[in-house]
Amino acid sequence: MFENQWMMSDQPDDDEESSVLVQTRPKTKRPPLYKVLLLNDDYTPMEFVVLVLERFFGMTHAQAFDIMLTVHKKGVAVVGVFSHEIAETKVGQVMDFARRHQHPLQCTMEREE
Ligand code: TYC
Repeated sequence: MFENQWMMSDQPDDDEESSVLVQTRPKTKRPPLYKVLLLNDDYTPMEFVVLVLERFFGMTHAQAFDIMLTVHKKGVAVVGVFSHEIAETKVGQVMDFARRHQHPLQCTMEREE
């Protein structure tokens, strides 16, 4: 059977292309970000914390000293915001470095709102 002028359509079929294949409301959800937190303790030397912030978070000495003092005084500070994978790597690097130097320094990550 041949298609006639009523049967053939060059318009998108409503229940297929327009509603399924074509995303009319584009999803813009981005992957979540994670805050990396440094926690205060009574034993880790201040200079060691400054070194950690310089080495793993690319801070200048002045920035690192500032953030270290914030953690020392307030108990905790966000030292960076990263993708899940990068945050995990940073936490691992800090925890490993602290353990190897036998300091009790704690670093954790937390999903950003
Ligand atoms: N409170 C430590 C001290 O007095 C210094 C310190 C700062 C430790 C920041 C941990 O995340 C930290 N030696």
